[in-house]
Amino acid sequence: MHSKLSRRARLRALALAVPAAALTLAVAGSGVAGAATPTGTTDVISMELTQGKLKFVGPSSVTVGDQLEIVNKTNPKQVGPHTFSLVTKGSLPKTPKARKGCFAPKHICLSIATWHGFNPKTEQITKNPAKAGPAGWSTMGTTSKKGDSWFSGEKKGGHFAQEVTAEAGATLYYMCAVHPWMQGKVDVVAPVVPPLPVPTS
Ligand SMILES: [Cu+2]
Repeated sequence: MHSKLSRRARLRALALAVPAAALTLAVAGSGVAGAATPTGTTDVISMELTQGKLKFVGPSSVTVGDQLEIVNKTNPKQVGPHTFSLVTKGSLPKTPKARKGCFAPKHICLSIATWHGFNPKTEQITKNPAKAGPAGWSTMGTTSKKGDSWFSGEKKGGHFAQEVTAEAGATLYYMCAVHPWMQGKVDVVAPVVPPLPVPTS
């Protein structure tokens, strides 16, 4: 009997502990991909044409839960559209030869196009943004796995923002499938969590 009560007491204690544990998980969840708490901050990565060179210009780090906005500052009639595509470090075309052959079958530029539902016959895409993994900027793709990507379109002034939901500690590598020499990376850092109030009762 004593032992049974004791077990019941332990179960009761466990049941009481569950909401606290769930709360702990919810807070810890801010570091897990797809479960970011919005920070209220917007970071910008822009596509720019500077001294004849196309490049991405952006911060070296972003915080989980930030809005990350991609802004096309170039003229599509002049340089064509762009993509902002998350790809693994190993998927970035590193040599001039790799960049030239980027749209060949089983190469990353064509893969990015397929993430967008690209139809070679019509040369149209059907998915924009292309989404992979948890909602938000989270997933770097390869030639065999989809990643997150946005196509800037043929109109001037294109822009697109969504939340950074990649895990803190990750580095996101990105490239443009139209101009494969346009490449960049950004570190994802953990949000600064304010201390929880101490219960007074
Ligand atoms: Cu481009």
